[in-house]
Amino acid sequence: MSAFSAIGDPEEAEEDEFTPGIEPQPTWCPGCGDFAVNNALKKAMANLGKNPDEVLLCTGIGCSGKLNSYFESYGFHTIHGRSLPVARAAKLANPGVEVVAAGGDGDGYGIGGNHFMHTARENHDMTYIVFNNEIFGLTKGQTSPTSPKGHKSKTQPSGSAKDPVRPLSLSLASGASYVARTAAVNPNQAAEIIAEAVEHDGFAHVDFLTQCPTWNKDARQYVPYTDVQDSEDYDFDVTNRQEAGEMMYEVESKLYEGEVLTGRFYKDDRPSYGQEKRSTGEMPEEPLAERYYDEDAEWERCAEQLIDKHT
Ligand SMILES: Cc1ncc(C[n+]2csc(CCOP(=O)(O)OP(=O)(O)O)c2C)c(N)n1
Ligand code: SF4
Ligand SMILES: [Mg+2]
Repeated sequence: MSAFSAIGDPEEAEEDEFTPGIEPQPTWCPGCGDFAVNNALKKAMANLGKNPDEVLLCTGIGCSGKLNSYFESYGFHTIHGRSLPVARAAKLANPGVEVVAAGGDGDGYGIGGNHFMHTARENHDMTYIVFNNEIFGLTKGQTSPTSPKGHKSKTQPSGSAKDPVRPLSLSLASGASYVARTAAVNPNQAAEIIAEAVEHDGFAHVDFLTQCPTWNKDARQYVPYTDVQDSEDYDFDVTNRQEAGEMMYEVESKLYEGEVLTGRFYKDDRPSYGQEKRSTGEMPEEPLAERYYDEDAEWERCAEQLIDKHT
């Protein structure tokens, strides 16, 4: 099924086609890890031969949420923690579009944690990139769900008393069918992992370690890192749930001991939510997004048709 596009036929894209021409330069601070996510996403999409008009990027709120101002595609800058429900709806209405959701650790593992859990459980076909800088960046450095225990911030001046969320383990337990971690310091691996996540049919979660040099100065800059797939010290089967779970637990524990492990941790090929629904006939083959689209019609008339059908 090809992507429904209102603005022309897809052609092969170059990486800089994903750079908007009319937007200002990014306002991220110098040295921010968020630049690396943007670069990796552009590279991944170009390497896959995608075009901006084949992609929808839904973001949450935060420094991370600014991504869709700096990435050329269809976009929806949602409210805090709500990139996933918007992305789900868009994918179900228009299965041919390549849907990417993105946001911060506070956005995705905190306020949007419920959506994260259920979007993973239902295996909606999309890529979800979480910029994990272990703090609330935009609001100036408060403790986030991934801040390490003991982390001092304005909201926890004596140090956080909480154990951090384990995002990879949470993702696996919830039902994500692709789980990986990469880091801003590893641009080639980041682009490869995002490309794999985009290619994956199902919910693909990428925990992307992004340093915040402005508000999290004491944090590790995620170097040196090890790619578990390149290391002889780690041997596990990414398709085996139990082995993947044990590996994730080790990876998450080691991060807080100062060792950065990245790579692919889990992959299964069960059908996505949309595939299940179409196989039972409950979801029609004709995408909802195309049902009301008529090239020759005025947009006002299309809207009237839609209202007529539902009243
Ligand atoms: C409902 C709601 N609560 C709180 C806020 C304030 N707020 C804006 S961004 C943010 C935290 C962002 O942290 P994170 O998701 O980690 O993104 P980062 O800025 O670190 O990329 C908060 C609490 C908001 N915008 N909306
Ligand atoms: S405050 Fe931190 S996360 Fe936000 S743009 Fe600056 S360096 Fe990046
Ligand atoms: Mg954050």
